[in-house]
Amino acid sequence: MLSFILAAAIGVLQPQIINIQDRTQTSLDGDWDYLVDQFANGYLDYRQNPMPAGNTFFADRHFFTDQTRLVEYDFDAAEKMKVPGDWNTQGDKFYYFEGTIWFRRVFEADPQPGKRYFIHFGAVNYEAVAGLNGKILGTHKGGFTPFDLEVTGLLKKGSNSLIVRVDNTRHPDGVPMQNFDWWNYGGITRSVCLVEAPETFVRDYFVRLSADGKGVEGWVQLDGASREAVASVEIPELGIRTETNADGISGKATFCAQFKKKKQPERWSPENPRLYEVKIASGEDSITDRIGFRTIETKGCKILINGKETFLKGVAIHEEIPFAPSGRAFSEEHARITLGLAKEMGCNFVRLAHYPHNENMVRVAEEMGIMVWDEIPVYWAIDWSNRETYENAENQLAEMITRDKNRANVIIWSVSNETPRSKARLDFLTGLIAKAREMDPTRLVSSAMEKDEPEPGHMTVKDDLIDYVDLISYNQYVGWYDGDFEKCDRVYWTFPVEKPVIITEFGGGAKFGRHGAVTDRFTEEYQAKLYEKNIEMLSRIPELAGASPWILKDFRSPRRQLNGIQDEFNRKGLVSENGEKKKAFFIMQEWYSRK
Ligand code: GCB
Repeated sequence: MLSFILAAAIGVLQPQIINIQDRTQTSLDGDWDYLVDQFANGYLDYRQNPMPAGNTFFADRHFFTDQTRLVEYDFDAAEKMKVPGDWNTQGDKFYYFEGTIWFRRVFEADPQPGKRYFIHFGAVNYEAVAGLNGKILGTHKGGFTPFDLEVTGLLKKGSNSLIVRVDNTRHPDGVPMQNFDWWNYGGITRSVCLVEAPETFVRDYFVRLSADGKGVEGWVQLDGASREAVASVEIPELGIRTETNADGISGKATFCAQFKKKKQPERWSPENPRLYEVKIASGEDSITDRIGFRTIETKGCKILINGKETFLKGVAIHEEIPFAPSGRAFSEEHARITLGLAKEMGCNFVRLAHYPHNENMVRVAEEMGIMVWDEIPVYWAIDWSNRETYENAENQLAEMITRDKNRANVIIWSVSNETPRSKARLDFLTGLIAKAREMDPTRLVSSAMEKDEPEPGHMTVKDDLIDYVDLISYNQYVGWYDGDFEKCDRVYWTFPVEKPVIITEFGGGAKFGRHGAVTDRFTEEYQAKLYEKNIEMLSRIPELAGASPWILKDFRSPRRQLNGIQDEFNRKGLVSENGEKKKAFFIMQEWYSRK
């Protein structure tokens, strides 16, 4: 019975509100009160720990103002932590912490009649349950995508108490599951804000070049009672203004408009990352975005951007703060520094591994002319036959596409990384691919697959997934996990289908400043040689259309236990965690300068 009541109390998540940057909002970032709750004590946890309703931490009781009642917690007396921020780097005692921490933010509000209010979370890793003024608002799973919870009617004039239970425990049926090669940073890792919107507002939109390239097309999704209201899309610089009624049922208004002969848009490209101001409005609501127009397609083994063959000069990146003491990155400044390094290396492309990075990364990259591979954390083993796991993965994919679909630089949606082959896995991943194509027919869809060596020296990719994706994109570690770097000279690559080949990972480890013989692992010399040999090997692949070496910067990983060298860092970075460039950085830079 209790479980039934709780399930009913935890609301269903509402669809995401996009372009939060341009909304009327109040930031809730800053110092939040927190309580560590290793035994899930503060929660009505029906699975193991039913508690009297009044004692749940969501009630935000105060012991210190009324000591006649027994209450065994009080946020007023709690310590504080920064939001956004992972907890692992906010105090030594949290470095390895996995479990539940409760956060509280008290804030002032002045809700106006006729307005709706939402709490927007950029991301919380991994599971969040949020409550406002004692009422549970909803729950969200998945550590890297945004979500919004409506608080209209609950938000009070004056002081409000927002409480979030955050749990970063890894689960066998989670996405990702228990084993992965990065730090499981917990916490409210991205910004939080209170958003104000009119009764009926523009929740979502997709504005893109039309299929024939002669105009713009897309849709505007309204949320509210006026489901047949007029929605307008305006691009002043291109002299475009359309008005259409939403369909009256779903609240969606579709539009298309031709460019005028004399007002053709400049296409967005890495060389000319041109964006146009686009105004989307309906009734009282009006928001502005900056949107670029380009095409992306494949032709045989080529990738064409605006019809022009383009080699993806990439690098893979984890979402960690540049530079030490690392931690989960979140800010525009972090994005500028990290992407600046990629640019310095000569990149026009980044693989944002292995999960959706914060929106600053995507937007700053768009402005800098850097194309993006966007990915969800379907990584290594996943509970492929579990329906709930599938739904979780699909939801993370949908949230990523919803957030980033108006970004011209995002060219590839990736559904997985290095997943062991099986029938159940193929069903799972083809489901995700279909979902990505249904939500966005304009981009490429792929996956980081794995290589095969059917006979010594013959390298290929044998994966049924290859027929469903647009690219032969795969990770290979010849010279590191797979033989020494001389092996690069001895192998040749063939592929079963004609599609562009992208090496989504290659590389090897080196500790910055560690020098030695070229044959000694973890020296800068070995890593540099490995890069030289890999580049020679890759240059012999005629189908090669791009690469993203693993990885731009050393990153924390609990799997890397070689003391004195790794010290819990994956050392495959081209740059150390402190920003020092290793020899291999310059080898990549030289290669890209020739491409
Ligand atoms: C891989 C994984 C990546 C790891 C990398 C490594 O194949 O995709 O997440 O970090 O290898 O360093 O072993």
